Amino acid sequence: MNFLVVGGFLGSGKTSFILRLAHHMIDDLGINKIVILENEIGEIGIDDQVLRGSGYEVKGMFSGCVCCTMAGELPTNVRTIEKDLNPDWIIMEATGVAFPQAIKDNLVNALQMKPRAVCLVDAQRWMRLLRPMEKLLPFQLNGADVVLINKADLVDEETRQAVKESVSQYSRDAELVLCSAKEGIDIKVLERILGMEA
Ligand SMILES: Nc1nc2c(ncn2[C@@H]2O[C@H](COP(=O)(O)OP(=O)(O)OP(=O)(O)O)[C@@H](O)[C@H]2O)c(=O)[nH]1
Ligand SMILES: [Mg+2]
Repeated sequence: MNFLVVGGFLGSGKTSFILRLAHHMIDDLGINKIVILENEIGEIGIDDQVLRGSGYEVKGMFSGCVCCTMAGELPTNVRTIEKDLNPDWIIMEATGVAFPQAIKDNLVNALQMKPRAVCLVDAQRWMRLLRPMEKLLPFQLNGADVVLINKADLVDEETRQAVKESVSQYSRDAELVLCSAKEGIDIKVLERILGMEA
């Protein structure tokens, strides 16, 4: 069973991204047993959309932060999901303040899994958030295999490059990709996020 943590700031596009990704997995990659774990504070309710009855299970289970207060419950919940549903993938939308590396470590240590992580940032708000969030940023980005600089459709080319340069200061290991979850995300990028690139 594979696991993907989707981290990133409040309103950065996590749910929109998951919808795109899940469609691609089902339509193009033939992966059809996917469980999506949702944070409960989202603007877009994922289970109200396309998901019901098409191979997805959506569960909202975390009323606290899954990397700290709920950390003990994550492995237990994952085991239960494996037993009851045995999906190919679990995709977990973390809350906007979660630390992906802590979630990954938890799954590695408790369940010997090899989780993947993607983190989204909002290209339009990055520069504004930089100052107030500076201490938190490295933790929020740490552990991501890919950082998606989302909402690229809302900013000009100069801003895109400036944000990319700035994000790279906080996330040295991850691959950085500009994208728009609204307009569509390159399938190759989605496959790299899943660790499925050829
Ligand atoms: N223009 C534009 N809007 C986007 C994009 N991605 C998401 N949005 C919009 O941004 C808002 C927040 O998107 P969500 O997908 O709910 O973001 P989220 O990170 O899941 O939000 P929370 O769960 O509340 O933290 C919604 O109104 C989306 O339609 C994008 O690439 N471009
Ligand atoms: Mg959301």
